[in-house]
Amino acid sequence: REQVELINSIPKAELHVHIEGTFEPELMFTIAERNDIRLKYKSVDDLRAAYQFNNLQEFLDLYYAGAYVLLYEQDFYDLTMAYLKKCHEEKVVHTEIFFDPQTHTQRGVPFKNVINGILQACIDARNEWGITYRLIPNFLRHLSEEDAIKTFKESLQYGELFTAYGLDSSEKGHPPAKFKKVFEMVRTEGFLTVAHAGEEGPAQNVWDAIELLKVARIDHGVRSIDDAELLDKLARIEMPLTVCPLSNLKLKVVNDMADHPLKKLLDHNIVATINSDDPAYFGGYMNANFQSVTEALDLTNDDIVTLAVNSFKASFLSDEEKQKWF
Ligand code: ES4
Ligand code: ZN
Repeated sequence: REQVELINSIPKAELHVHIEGTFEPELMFTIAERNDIRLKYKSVDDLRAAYQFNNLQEFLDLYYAGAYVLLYEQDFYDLTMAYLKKCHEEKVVHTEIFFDPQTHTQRGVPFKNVINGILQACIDARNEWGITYRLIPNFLRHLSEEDAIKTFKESLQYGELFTAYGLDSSEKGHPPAKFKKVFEMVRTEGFLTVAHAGEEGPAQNVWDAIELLKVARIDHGVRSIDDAELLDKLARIEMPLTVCPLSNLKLKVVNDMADHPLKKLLDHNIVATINSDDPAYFGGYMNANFQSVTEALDLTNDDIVTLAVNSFKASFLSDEEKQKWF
């Protein structure tokens, strides 16, 4: 169809992708083997067959297990380069990459292995394909605020590499208020902030991420659809939502893509964007996400263009860099 061509060819920015969630089973087996780590799955097909989730936590358990084979700078380089190659193929010209420092430092992998590998791949992709990037460390919300503070302080030695800090992992039982202090520290040091909110948790978490954590963007935010007053507020203050359709379907945040609130968010004039979240686990990169919602929600060509324009509008590119794209 003609819309497939539009989706594939229009320049896009990705604003919500966890680099550990781009770990394809084939690469996971390759790296496990060279690092002498035995996976509990016999084959790539065996592993891929395990990718069926009833909720966020079931996914996170597999996602953290997969990340355990990542040890060396080369591992993080290979992981990131494989993702950036997809970006190049899919006309994703700018990407803002999340990573989870605590997932790695907690098991003794040095921060520098993580950051040097990711960064070198980004530099190479910029030189080779002109892809621009931002790096956004995320704090794990199932761990304590103390641990987030410790991680933040350690990360500051690489601070000039980071644009913003985020908050991810289990939303239930770990509301935004738990991280008020560390987010205050992050903002005091001059960084922007983002947070996962209103994915599995209630619309109130979106209010709290805005008012307590003073975020510049909300990651997911789809539960905002339950709160008419919040929808008005998001539109009025132009608070971007980084929506991840295939993620929402795979984690049963929505039961059917036809029930996805994206179209209603757009019609409410909210700055919604499309993103892949953890594409290796959720069955598709950027263009598959665009495709899936376009079909299920009957998006128009204008909707698709709006989503692409929103992705740059909501990005952390400078105004000058943004002008190149819209
Ligand atoms: C995540 Cl889909 C999702 N939600 C919360 N935290 C995450 N970390 C990686 N993917
Ligand atoms: Zn996410």
